[in-house]
Amino acid sequence: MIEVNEKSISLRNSKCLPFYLFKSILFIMKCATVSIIGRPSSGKSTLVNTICERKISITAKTPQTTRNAIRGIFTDARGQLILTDTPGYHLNDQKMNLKLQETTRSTLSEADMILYVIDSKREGGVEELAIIDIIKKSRAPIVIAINKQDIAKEKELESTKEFIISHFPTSPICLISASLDTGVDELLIELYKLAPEGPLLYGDEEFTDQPLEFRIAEIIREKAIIGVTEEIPHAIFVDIVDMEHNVEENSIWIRASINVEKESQKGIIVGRGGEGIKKIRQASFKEIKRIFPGMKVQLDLRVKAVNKWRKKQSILDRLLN
Ligand SMILES: Nc1nc2c(ncn2[C@@H]2O[C@H](COP(=O)(O)OP(=O)(O)OP(=O)(O)O)[C@@H](O)[C@H]2O)c(=O)[nH]1
Ligand SMILES: [Mg+2]
Repeated sequence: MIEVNEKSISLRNSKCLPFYLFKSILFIMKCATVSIIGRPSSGKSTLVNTICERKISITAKTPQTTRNAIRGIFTDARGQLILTDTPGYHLNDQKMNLKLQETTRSTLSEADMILYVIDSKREGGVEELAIIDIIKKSRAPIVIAINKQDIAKEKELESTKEFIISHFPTSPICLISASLDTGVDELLIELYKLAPEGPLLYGDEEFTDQPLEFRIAEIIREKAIIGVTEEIPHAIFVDIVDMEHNVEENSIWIRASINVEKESQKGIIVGRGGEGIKKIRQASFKEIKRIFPGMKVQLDLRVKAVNKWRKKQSILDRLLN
């Protein structure tokens, strides 16, 4: 068993401390599962990372980065919020997308609360209305975060707010910037107001329930996505082929395969003279090292073509469970 030694005490604990300490002394703790829903690239994963103050879920400019329901656990003196990041809800009937939609819908049905993240820079179209439709079918309380406040014009923020109020007149709305961490404390206050009272479901040191191999594969996928454009980010998946822990040497050796859909895409990942893969390795290594402080880490990356994997049910079932 590999020991992971990451500190998880949140700095947010220090904010508004006397009031929350008082509540925790009285044992009035809140605990809620919160499903985070929104269009691709609205900033859901960035928000989970900002709330939990660590990398829980990978992020990228490319839409449809998140492919699984990914839990981030936030604990402070008020209680615990189990935040489930979901794949961005996208209207498209390709096999893989249908599976992603299913993941998003099923987390919604299991959640105590819904946090709807809307991008203030994008006009609400058919896709936004489809999300609103799904949310309205749920009985769970809804909190809305209008995101990317930092880059939106006043007019854009106002029209997004009007649009939201027309659909959810009684739900709390917060203007936030997930990447700059503005408005996020206010958002947490709204979430806690609606969260039910109850015992904590996870220990206060826990911050995610993702298996270690999955986290490592996701870090590598994020770094591989950064350097490529168009269809390639969607054509990538990462497998951890082997992972060995040498106790005497206090080292961990990881071999991972970056898989693409066609032979012709391999060269794009590898890059000229291996520059691309070198960058992916260096960036991944830096983050993986943080998971294993004090340990010697070796990372070996391969690039492989897995022909038309997005059409293969067995691979989709394995990756998108
Ligand atoms: N300027 C700005 N950019 C943001 C903000 N939040 C997220 N972004 C950027 O928006 C892009 C998408 O962010 P993600 O967090 O990956 O979005 P997502 O909703 O999880 O996307 P999917 O996983 O594809 O559904 C990234 O490039 C983020 O850096 C924000 O508050 N301000
Ligand atoms: Mg995401």
